[in-house]
Amino acid sequence: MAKRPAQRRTPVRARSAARGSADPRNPGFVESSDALTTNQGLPIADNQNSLKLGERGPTLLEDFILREKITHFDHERIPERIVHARGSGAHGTFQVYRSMAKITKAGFLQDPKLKTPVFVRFSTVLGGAGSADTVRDVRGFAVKFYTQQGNYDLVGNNIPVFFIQDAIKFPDLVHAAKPEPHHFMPQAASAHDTFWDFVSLMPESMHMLMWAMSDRAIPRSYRMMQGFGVHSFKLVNADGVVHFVKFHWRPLLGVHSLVWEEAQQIAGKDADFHRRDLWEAIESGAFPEYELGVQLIPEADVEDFPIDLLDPTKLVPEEMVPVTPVGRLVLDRNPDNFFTQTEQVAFHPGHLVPGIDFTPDPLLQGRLFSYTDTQLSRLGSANFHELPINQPKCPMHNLQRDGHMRHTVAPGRVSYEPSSLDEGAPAQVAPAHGGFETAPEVSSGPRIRVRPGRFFDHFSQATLFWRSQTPVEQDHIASAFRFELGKVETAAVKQRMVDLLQNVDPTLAEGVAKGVGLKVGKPPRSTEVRAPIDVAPSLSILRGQPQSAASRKVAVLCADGVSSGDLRIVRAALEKAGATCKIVAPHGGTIRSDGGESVPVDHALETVSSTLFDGVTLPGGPESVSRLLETPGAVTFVLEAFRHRKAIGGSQEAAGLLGAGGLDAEALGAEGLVFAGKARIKSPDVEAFVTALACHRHWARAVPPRLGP
Ligand code: HDD
Repeated sequence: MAKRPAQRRTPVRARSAARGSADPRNPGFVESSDALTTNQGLPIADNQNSLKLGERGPTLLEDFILREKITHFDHERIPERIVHARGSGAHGTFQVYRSMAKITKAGFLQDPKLKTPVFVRFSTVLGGAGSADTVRDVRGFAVKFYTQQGNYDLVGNNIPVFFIQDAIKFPDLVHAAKPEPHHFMPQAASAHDTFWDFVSLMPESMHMLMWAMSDRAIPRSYRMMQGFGVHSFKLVNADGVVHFVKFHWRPLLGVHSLVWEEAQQIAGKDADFHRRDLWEAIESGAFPEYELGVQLIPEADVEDFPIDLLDPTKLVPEEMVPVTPVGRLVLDRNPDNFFTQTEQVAFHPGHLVPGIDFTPDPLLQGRLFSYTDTQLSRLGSANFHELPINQPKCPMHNLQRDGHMRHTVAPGRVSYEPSSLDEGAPAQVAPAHGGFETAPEVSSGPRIRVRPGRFFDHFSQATLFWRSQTPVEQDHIASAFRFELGKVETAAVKQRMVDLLQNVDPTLAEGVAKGVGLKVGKPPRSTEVRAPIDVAPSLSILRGQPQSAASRKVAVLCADGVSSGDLRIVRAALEKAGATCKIVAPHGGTIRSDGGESVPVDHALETVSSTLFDGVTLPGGPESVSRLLETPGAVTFVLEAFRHRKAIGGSQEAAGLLGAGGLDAEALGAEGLVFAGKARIKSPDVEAFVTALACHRHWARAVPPRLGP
């Protein structure tokens, strides 16, 4: 509860200042300034006992303190978002690198010195608010810029295209993807019949399906995924010149993903994995940063552009129109309260500022209606803009009045316009002075329900995406299709999907068909359009990633008797590289080093697995190593990291843990394995480990099939 001025409180007689007394019947009183009060400000003298008729009698209805507390509690939950219910937020700022005045008059994109406050909410799409973070799903990437010309919301995803072309299909898509209505399963997963039934009948979904089956849908962290505005928007300058624009967010840490097996395990070990990662990174000062980039196409070129810019199932490859970096977003403050900020924030693609405008993309047009409408039922009042997280940080006044939960006290008698009775009443302002003006667009034609011809090319960009992936990424896509379709019970649905895949790539179709026990049939008739380019390396995650160990989380697996010298050298090098070290030991509390020091343990082995870390180091010390060899789970911990192609390093004696897992000498020389040549770890060893950690994964490492995927 917010603190209120002391003079408004009735003093409470202080019997004891003992906060947190061990006696639950009498936790003691506090001084009046900290008094617990009712919602009306009445100090409460007893927060432990309801009002009863006698010591053993019934509770009385007249206990207004009990009633107020329970009633408020009963109403604490609001309807969760129909999609994107599970989210995590952060505050930050945005700054443009240089003025974009030539392209747009948007005020927050003019001055490199101006820091615009932002609130960002990342989310999964399908799961409920309590579902796991690491499910296979699209991620929301919604940014609210509190600009001096009003709030601007860029409500995007981490995938640059969408499943459908027209908003009229959105309820069908979401109904098909959400848990099936009769038994409400599965939670937070697209791997079920209704989803694949729908998409196999909607070939326009094919391009997005390829992205959703790729490693993009299992990001390592919200800090390591791209964001996209998806639709084409318009940027308009002061002279009215229009460019079509595609917005891109690029994480400075690069794009990194989990492997599917890890994602599934983490969902059980730490369902809050992404939320915790974001929170801890910001708390530790490792602020997530993203670069905003734009692809610009002059309005005059749009008609003849080889890709239909109004079709949200198509992207513009960077190889055709480069992404120009224009500014930087830094997330540097965690929310103060989850509910009033992350839950109550209300985004809307229609929250625009002068200089940014819509295009007639039929998916975007439908979104413009949906978002306000959903906030009305979710937040319960037309005054949701008055919630602190939604309030603009620039002056806001208009003539809208009243309604549920109105907070603003609007003085005076004038609530209409025009008026002559109040000179100070809000009035419209000319575009030259900042008033919003819609970019004029000539549009005419019959009232019809159709789509433009080029929208019917459903496969060319799906094929382009497939061809642009590395073999490792292609392998993951095929395996994701097999997993998802393997969960589908209706054979006809699986067959339809496999047949559609032939239009993307016959080898992919065959690989998937074999995995689910089918034969590829006749490919459905495709439009046979080719993408303007054959391969776009920018669509692959693995090609050309920035490599950095910064903010990577490393498990230091050790036990009593660990070499204090090894521990020191490992910690120093990792901290220097900006990575985080966590001591994982057979038990919680502390362990003893070979020098007799007491080392605090961060995680008992039983509570974690290597999937929660980016790399593993194994400091030496003969006693520590032999204790680990006797600890259930220690060898599995290392083998799992090996299988997931993570960096593993340590002292020569600790390499025995891999040997105990059945890996032979050849495997011990594998990529990303950095063991010291001697019993003790030396600086060059640990530096080599940091380099291996920065690579994120070592896909060239051969993993014996008996160890799994
Ligand atoms: Fe949506 C939420 C992104 C199409 C209707 N959407 C929502 C959020 C994101 C997106 C990131 C969560 C915002 C938050 O964190 O609060 N949506 C997209 C993208 C789309 C898209 C990138 C296509 C390019 N959405 C879309 C369509 C419709 C909606 C076509 C309806 C016609 N979206 C909604 C919604 C939500 C929403 C029902 C649920 C909660 C909310 O709005 O506030 O109105």
